[in-house]
Amino acid sequence: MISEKMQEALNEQVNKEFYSAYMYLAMSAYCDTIGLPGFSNWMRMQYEEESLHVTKMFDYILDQGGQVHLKVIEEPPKEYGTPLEVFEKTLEHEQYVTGLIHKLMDLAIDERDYATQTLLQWYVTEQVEEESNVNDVVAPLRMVGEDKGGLMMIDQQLALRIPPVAPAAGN
Ligand code: OFO
Repeated sequence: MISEKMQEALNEQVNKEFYSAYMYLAMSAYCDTIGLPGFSNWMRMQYEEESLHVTKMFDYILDQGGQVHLKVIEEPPKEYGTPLEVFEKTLEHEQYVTGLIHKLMDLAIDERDYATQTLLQWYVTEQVEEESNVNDVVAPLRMVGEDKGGLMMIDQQLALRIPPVAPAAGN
């Protein structure tokens, strides 16, 4: 069982995770239109990753006998600038989401809600990985700068990203 307040906060986070998925799908389309299929693939895989973040929290609310409230998803931008700007915006977004997860954890601790703390611990760890994955792309993008050859090499690398594996229930 979870409190009304926790239920509302988790539903809000489900909406934020949906927005993340939506934004990465928009970024995937944008990268495709600027001729970077590898970047587009990376963002598409990130969209899938976010979809898993949505359903894990969605399932948890239901498992706790709570009520899911799916809210309107904000429209993401259509354009994101240079390839480096795309990833800088991604990093900024992930840092923002990390902050949201930490606030949720603060609430779960205040409420002595141990089950939700366990769920959120998964997201805390996941955010470390999310930020690290993005930093792994931002760093080489900063290095190559305007060099087209370098950009193409990064595009080929990003084309190799494969779909995420769904986390097992409770993990
Ligand atoms: Fe769901 O981690 Fe990104 O936003």
